Amino acid sequence: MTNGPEGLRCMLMRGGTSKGAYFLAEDLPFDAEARDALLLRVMGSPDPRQIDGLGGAHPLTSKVAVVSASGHPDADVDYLFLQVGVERPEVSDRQNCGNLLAGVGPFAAERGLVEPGSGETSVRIRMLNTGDLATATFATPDGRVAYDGSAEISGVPGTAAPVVIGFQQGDRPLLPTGRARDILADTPVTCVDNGMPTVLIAASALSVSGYEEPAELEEDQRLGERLQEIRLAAGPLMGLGDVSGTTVPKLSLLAPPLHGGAVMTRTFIPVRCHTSIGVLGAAGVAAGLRVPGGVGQDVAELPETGDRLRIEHPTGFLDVESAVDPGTGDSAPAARRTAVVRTARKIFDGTVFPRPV
Ligand code: NQM
Repeated sequence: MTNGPEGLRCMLMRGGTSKGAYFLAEDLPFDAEARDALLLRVMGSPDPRQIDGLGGAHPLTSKVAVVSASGHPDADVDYLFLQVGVERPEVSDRQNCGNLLAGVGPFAAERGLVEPGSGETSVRIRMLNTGDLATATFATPDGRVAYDGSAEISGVPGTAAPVVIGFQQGDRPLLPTGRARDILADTPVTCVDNGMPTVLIAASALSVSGYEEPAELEEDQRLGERLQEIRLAAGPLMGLGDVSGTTVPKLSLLAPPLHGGAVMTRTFIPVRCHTSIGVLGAAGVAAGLRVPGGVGQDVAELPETGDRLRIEHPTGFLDVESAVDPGTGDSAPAARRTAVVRTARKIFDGTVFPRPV
């Protein structure tokens, strides 16, 4: 524990298209309630502008990663993701975040939790929110993390060093309702969980094109009500119970691709509309498109060969390597392979001073 009397050791990082505060677990209170109360003060919540803290006034920039050495035989480090409410005094561990995941390997190397290789380093990560495992591989020339590089990801200006992430899905079913298609609130949907519970819906079924700007969709009150109705019906069917106060499941509206990809998306997380798409959200869309009989098959244009699916979103695209075993009469469809390329960057490393109580 290296915290001073008032400050906490903290690294601010961009992970993929999101940004968050990264902590070693040992630098935060062990007690979850005390930890969450402290994180609200660190991020400046509740406040729509988060003016008195690190948060960026949007769910995508109000995120925390807590990292520690892992006791799991197949993992080097444990990563707990916490979504910090912007306008509400809430901290939730009910969802994972594949974007902040991109920074976990580099952060673990920076903090000495793993020994960087000379050339590249692979870190095996257990994601505590779901129990799933991932392996992140990134460049460490001379035994130090390199952030500069030539990888480009849509939604982030410039280029940076790639972080290649491969996922191993745990034991949860890819189709949590047991069906490729359900009708919820009079709307055909496909409920998937390839790391992030997500409800896939054809945009046309909700009388939108799926090409609108996120802000325009957020202003559409009728659409918001339909989405909430679908979400509340999906929660119990997906084994999530009452989801009125939770950030999962997400909802992804699907439309035919505009730029040569497999599908165009607008994703609600779940109230704000994502300016791009989450990593695990995209992994769910990709796997869902491959499910025979799923709603994605009505709108997507799937390549004839190869695992790569280009998921288009409001600010570009996210390529997902996605293979799904389609299942037989006796076995359900299951994700066989999921991998993505992301980038991450250390923005600052220092001491954060939480707002006083
Ligand atoms: O789906 C936003 C993000 C995310 C989550 C959200 C994410 C993921 O873009 O893996 O990364 O869905 O709340 O950071």
